[in-house]
Amino acid sequence: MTLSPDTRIYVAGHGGLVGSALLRRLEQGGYHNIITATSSELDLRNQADVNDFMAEHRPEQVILAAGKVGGIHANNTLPAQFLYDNMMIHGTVVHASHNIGVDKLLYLGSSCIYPRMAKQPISEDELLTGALEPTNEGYALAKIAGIKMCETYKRQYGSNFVSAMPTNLYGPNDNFDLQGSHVIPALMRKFHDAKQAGKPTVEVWGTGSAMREFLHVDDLADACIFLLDSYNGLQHVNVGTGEDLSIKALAELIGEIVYPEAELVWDSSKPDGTPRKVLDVSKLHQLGWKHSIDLRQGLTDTYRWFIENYDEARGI
Ligand code: GFB
Repeated sequence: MTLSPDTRIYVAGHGGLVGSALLRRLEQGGYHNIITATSSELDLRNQADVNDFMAEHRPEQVILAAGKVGGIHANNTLPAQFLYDNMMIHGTVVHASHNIGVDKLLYLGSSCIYPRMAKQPISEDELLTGALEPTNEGYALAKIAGIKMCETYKRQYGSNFVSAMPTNLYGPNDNFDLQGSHVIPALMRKFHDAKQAGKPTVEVWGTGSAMREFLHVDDLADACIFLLDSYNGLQHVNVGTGEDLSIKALAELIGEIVYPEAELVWDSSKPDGTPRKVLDVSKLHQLGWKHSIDLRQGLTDTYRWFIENYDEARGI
C-alpha cells in the first residue's frame, strides 16, 4: 500500500475525460490532498514553468493524464500538433518529477502505440514490432516516447515511473465536438441531433468493418489507482476489457439506445483507421484487476450525462 488519504497526488490533465474520472475516483477513495492546475494556469509544454510548479507543490505521486487527444479525423489532419504537444507534455512532467524526487508517477498512453497489423489480441510485447497506423502516427510516436521515458528513467535513475496503455475510452465529460471527437461521443450526438430534428438518417464514417474495444473511463480511473498503488514493473500494462465489436455493431447499439428508428448512412470517404486493436489484458488480470462496466450500460449512462449536460458537452 503506497497510497494514504494524505498522499499529495498531482493529477496532470484533471479537466479532461480521464482526469475528471480520476478526480471522482480519488474523492471516492478518501484521497483529499489532490493537486491540479488548469492549462491556463500552467502550460505543461514549458519545462521551466513545470519545474517551478512541481517545486512549489512537491507532489509525492503523479498521474500524467494530460495530453492533446482526439479521434481519427483530428489525428489525421493535425499530426504535427499531436506529436509536438504530447512530446512536450510528458517530457516536462516526467523530467520535473525526477528532479524533485517524486515517489511514483503513472503515465497514460494509448492503444494506438501498437503496430497497425499487430497480432490480435495485442500483448505488451508487440510494441515497436511494426509500422504504425498512419492516421495517428504523430500521437502514437509521442506516446511511445513517453513510455520509453518512464522506462529509461527507471533504468538509469531508479525512478519509480510506470505506464498504463488504455484502449479506446468513453464516458461522462468526453469531447462531443463532431470534428475532434472519438466515435462514441460523435455517434451519440449525431443520433441525438437527428432525433431532435426528425432527420431519418445518421451518417457514420468509414465502412463499419473496423473493430474497436471500449472501456468506460470510470473503469480506467479505478485501474489507475490500482496500478499506482500496486504496480512497480518496468514494462507498460494494457488496460481494457479484452472484448471488441465492429463499428457497425456499435452504431446499431448506440442507435438502439438513442434513436432506434434512424437509418445508418456510411461515408466511406472517411478512413476506417486501424482494422482492429483489441488488447490482451491477461497481464492486468493476473495483477488482480478486471473491468466492471458493461458497454450497453456504460453507453446508456453516458447518453444520460450527455443530455443532462448538452451545452457543456458540445463546448458551448
Ligand atoms: O474513435 P475514432 O475516431 O478513433 O474512430 P480510432 C474509430 C472508428 O470509428 C474509425 C469510425 O473506424 C472511424 O472511421 N467512425 C464512424 C467515427 N463514425 C465516426 C464519427 O462520426 N467520428 C469518429 N471519430 N469516428 C484513435 C486515435 O483512433 O484512437 C487516437 O486516432 C487514440 O490517437 C484513440 O489512440 C484511442 O480508434 O480510429
